[in-house]
Amino acid sequence: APSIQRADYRPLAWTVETVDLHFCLEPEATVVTNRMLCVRNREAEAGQIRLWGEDLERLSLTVDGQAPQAVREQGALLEIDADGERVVVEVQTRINPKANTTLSGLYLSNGGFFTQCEAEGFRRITCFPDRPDVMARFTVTLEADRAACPVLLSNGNLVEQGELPGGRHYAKWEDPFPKPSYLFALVAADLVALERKVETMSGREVLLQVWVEAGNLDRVEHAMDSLVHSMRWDEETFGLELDLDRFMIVAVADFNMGAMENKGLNIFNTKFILAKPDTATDIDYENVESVVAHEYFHNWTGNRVTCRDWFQLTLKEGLTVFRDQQFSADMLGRMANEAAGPEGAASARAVKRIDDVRVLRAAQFPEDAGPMAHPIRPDSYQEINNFYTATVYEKGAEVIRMLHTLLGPEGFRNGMDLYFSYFDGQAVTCDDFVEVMSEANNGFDLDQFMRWYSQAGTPRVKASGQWNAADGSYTLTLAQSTPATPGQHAKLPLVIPVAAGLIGPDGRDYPLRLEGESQPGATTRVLKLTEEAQSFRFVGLAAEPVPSLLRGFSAPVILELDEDDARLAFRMAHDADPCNRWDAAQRYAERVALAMAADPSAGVPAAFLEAFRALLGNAALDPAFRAQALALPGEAYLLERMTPADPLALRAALVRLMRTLGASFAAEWLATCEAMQVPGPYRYHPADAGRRALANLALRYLAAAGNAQGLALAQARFDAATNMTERFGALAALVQSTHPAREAALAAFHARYRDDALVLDKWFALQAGAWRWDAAAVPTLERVKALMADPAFSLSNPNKVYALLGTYFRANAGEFHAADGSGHAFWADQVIALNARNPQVAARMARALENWRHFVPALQSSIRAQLERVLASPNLSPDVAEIVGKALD
Ligand code: BAL
Ligand code: ZN
Repeated sequence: APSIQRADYRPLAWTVETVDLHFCLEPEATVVTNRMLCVRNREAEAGQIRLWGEDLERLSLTVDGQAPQAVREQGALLEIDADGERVVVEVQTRINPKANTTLSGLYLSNGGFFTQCEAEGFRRITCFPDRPDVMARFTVTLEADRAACPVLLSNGNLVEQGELPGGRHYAKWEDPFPKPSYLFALVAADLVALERKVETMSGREVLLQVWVEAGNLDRVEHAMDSLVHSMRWDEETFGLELDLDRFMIVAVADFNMGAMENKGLNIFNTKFILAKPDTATDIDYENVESVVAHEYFHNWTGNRVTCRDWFQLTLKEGLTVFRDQQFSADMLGRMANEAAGPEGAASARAVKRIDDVRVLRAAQFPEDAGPMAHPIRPDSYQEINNFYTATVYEKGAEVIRMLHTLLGPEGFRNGMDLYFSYFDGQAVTCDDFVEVMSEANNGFDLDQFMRWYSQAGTPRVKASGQWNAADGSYTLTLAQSTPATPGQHAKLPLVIPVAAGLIGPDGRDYPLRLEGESQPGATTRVLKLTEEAQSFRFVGLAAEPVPSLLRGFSAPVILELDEDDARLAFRMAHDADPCNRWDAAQRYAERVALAMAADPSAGVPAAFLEAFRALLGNAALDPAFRAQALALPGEAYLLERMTPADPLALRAALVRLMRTLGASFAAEWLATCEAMQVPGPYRYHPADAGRRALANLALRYLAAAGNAQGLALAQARFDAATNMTERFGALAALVQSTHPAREAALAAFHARYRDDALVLDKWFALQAGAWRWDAAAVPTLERVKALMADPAFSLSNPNKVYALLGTYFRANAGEFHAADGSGHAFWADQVIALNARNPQVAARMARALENWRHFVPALQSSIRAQLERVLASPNLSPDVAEIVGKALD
């Protein structure tokens, strides 16, 4: 497939000033009438009007009311000759929402009409210059059957509504803000809203609505609270106010992504809106809060200032993820502060940071090490939908975080203020953003920093220290390198902020004094690594320190530090930085797990057990932190660290390791579970969530070890649970065991929630992710295949696909990579089936095998055969072709 190059960007010869859209909504034949005022772009070379259209039946096309002089059609592109400066182009098309299984453009879900336009879905609705640098003012009239679709929504303000003959009705919406077509949305469905009126910082009253199906109205309170909190936070933190009189959120059950920030009309996957204690876990509550915030924050970072072209996607996504991460940390910190003071707040913030780091390591590091590796601002793509990646989002957010670290909170805020003052209402680039950050900070030099936008691959930072007892100095040498990635062989040094501390023999941090300074200062310092190698000499130390580097995970790099087991255990016990304390535990566990994978007869070293026990038994530590530190590193991350990756050997090692940790500390786990009881009714609060997380982890270890008391406790907690976090935690423990009660519990869970689509997703995911704790048990694949025949499963619903197939392909490596290749053949079958239905979802599933060259040879040949089978299959979408093609390159 042809690839599109960033360097080829040219402004369009004609843009659009206003759009008048009329929708006559019918499930199988919707007629869209689109009247555009097209204006010549003085900043561009002369040329034709260019419109894109895909899967449209064109009924008519006129220019200033006449048949156009000349029209050229080339694939999706339509070029029209036009004279003068301003012309009215009117195009009428017919589309079939019911047949649209791609969930891009206009489609049906449960009888209602919904849209998804980012990145290029608008062209599946009408012909339009469907690029983000065309910002137009939209007026939209919707006409539909009143009984089937009593609610008619679009962007902006409702200006007119009324009845029509034949049981139909209409509504007219006007969006006062110019916007790119990817932010257009409409909803016509049978929904009800939770409403709230709030005042903005300037004293304007605005109407907030969360629209859901009537049966879900009892689970939208948390989303609404999250929206209000997001508004307040953006006002307080960035001085950014809601600019509309009404802000709407709509939840829909069939949705490719998590949510979409359409102007004034956010459309959400139900998964990130609906939450009540009986159906949602603490993690679900946290996710709802952060996704609601993310989409709301886009109103400024994405909508008011948008991207010039899709290569700049991280301009809005990296920045908005950073903003939602900061928001969540502030919210969690605030709640924890009320319960446990500043120390509790610091811990809650650190636990949130650890979560973010886990995601980055599990999803982004492997991406950056495989055939899809790309800079946060890619140079080329075949299908833009494939670039809504962990790199663009999560690594993009890390790049913004480093700017925040380098400039400080005030400098960063000044940069944001200047960004909006220059670029409000415009479509801009990542260079614009970084330049404005520099300008707002006295010309702070960010030239070298820009390499983060152009270089792919996870940088390595190798650290070594030299202790000089004679003069009490410690010289820390940091060296950086970035491995080659596809199309990028040579890499240049980056600007890497390395937050560093030095721990004394008593476990306390030394105040730091660099050579040349007169006074010792703070105990954590940000060292700026800009060269290939640099040394930093600390002086005035009483004894040899233990370095603690990359505190708070200050840069998205892999830190290579030669630490023996004793040092890791020391930092597990003493590192004052919670992220690094957690990281020390992860490193130690990784070392043990990989050693056990390499040698099937190896046991768990006694020193590791001791270090583990010390954390487990440290009741002074925040339970949420303990739950993080005592959980083993994820399988995906460990596979990435294993060369060559052998998923079966790793799984066998993890089973042994879990069993040993469960059995060795059975008494401690039982006591912990007991001590972590949360009294009273459910509330979403980090203090309670931490206790539940630790209790659930305890059950997991006990169940893995087959501990009879632990299994009985899991069963009792499952039966008595008053909220989903406890019920699901207990069920998850039972499922990850050989205990016969697992089947009864799964059946009871299913019976209780048989009509609840989102909870059934959990039920599917749990079974797809199940390990085999008993060699005689049936392979998980058999279970997955059987579950595909369950009436609640559907290949048409992305959430179901992600829950069942996605979990099996991406979160159960030890089963998926079965030596007989059955998992790989099944993968190819499903990717081919999904390709015909929904290319975006198919491409996501396709990515599960891209890092195959990293695997042991026996698996490589099995995977290669299936990749080739998919590539050779007929009617392959550009989405899947790009993924599989690059994997085989
Ligand atoms: N813009 C696509 C969904 C999101 O990142 O918010
Ligand atoms: Zn986003």
